Amino acid sequence: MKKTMTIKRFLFMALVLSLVNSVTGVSAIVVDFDDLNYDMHLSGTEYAGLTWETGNIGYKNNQGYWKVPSSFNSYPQSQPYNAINAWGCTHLGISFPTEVDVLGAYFAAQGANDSWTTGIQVHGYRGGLEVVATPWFDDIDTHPDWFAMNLNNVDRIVIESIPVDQGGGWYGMDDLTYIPEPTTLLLFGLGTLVLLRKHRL
Ligand SMILES: [Ca+2]
Ligand SMILES: [Ca+2]
Repeated sequence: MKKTMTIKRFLFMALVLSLVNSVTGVSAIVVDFDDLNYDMHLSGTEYAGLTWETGNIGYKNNQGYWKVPSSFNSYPQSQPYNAINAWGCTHLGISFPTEVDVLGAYFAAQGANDSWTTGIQVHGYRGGLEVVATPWFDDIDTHPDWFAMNLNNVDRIVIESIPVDQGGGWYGMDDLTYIPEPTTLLLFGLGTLVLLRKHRL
């Protein structure tokens, strides 16, 4: 009995602490791809707790998807890896498990200089509807630069690129940075609390 009480108290305190943290200071999450390997497919995986979607049809009617490229002509911000839109597909999404604020990511060229895109725009979705979009970002070259997206309260983003070569417009993305939206976390935490109380844990 006493042991059960201790466990209950521990769980409760852990919950309260996580709630407090979610309200007062949620730290940014950076997805850097550096724990992966060359030529890995990301689409269809839940890497870093996110859903890496399949894209549209890119270069020469090939199915687009997220991948870690080979080392050839790729320009990561954090070494050694980044992620690219395979076949240069021009619409490629990432889904988040809760609402998030997407701060941005580093973007660079990928491949030969007649195949990387001349610009990207990122669309933000919530509950299946597009709710916000960034301006176009055209600093796509062999030096990765930060694209401040500032897409708040979204649960999905789709990166659109301008096609430059037979339906393809390649880019490399690195250090995707987002913050779980505090209200969502708080509601999730409160829901858990209610459930725990119902089950008299
Ligand atoms: Ca990296
Ligand atoms: Ca640049």
